[in-house]
Amino acid sequence: MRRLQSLWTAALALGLSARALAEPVTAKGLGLPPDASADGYRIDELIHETVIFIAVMFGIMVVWMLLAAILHGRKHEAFYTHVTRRGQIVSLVVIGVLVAADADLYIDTMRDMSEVFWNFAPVDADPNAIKIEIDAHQWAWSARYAGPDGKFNTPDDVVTLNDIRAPVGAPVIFEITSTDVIHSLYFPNFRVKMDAMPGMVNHLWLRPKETGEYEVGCAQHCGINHYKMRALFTVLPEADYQRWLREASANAERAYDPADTVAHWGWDWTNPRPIEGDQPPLPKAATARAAGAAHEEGI
Ligand SMILES: [Cu+2]
Repeated sequence: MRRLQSLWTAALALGLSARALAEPVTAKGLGLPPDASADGYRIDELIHETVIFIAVMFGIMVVWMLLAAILHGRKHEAFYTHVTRRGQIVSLVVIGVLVAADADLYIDTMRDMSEVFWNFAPVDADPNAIKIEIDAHQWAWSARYAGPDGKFNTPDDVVTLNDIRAPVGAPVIFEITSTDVIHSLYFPNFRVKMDAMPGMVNHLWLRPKETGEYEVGCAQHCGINHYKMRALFTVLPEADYQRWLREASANAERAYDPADTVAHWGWDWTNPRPIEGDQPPLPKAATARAAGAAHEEGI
């Protein structure tokens, strides 16, 4: 019994040191980048708890195997057992409880997914929500804002390249597609990513809690220049964001060219969200840009 207690203490110490190590690595530039999202802590907690759980289990197994190797020599032969001794039963129950405790992680995760990350109803209903259409293509991100008229694919749309902006505090909803191959819109500081698929629109939302400039990457190997597919996500104070959008929209209206069909990618916002498996028709992004590319290549 005493042996079991020392085993348990060693495992716990190992787990706690893993937890202590997990914190300062961010400051050293290792580990996860700083969390700038209102819900990022849910992902971080999952990662930290999983690390601790695995460390504890690993510690138990290592000590267990070491003890078995040391104690069971020629003088003390190993024996086969159906777990009948008290000590054996207790160790089995302890390990069983530890493994069962992991189910709690699974339940928490599923709750986070259904109540937050995959729950679009509250953000769709939020009048302050920022809507952005993303067209991924080799090898850049095009972003489209509806402009003051609130409608996509109209002359006042703001279209940017590798430059995504949003105000702090408001939910930001993305509708994402791709013109060519599969890409993946990745916000490391916000702990979310979503595949950009040709021919369909995927959805993602996040809520920035701090202003600043954050890196956006492509999380799907998408060709020879995949590594160049970097954008900047700038989180601004509300007033600064509104000023930028107003000015950019006025510029966009002045520069609007009805003949430039390649620039007219974009689609009607698919809100309300389609039910699973029921995808909206192919967005214009794919058709317009593909037609433009074919034209440029003289096809
Ligand atoms: Cu990509």
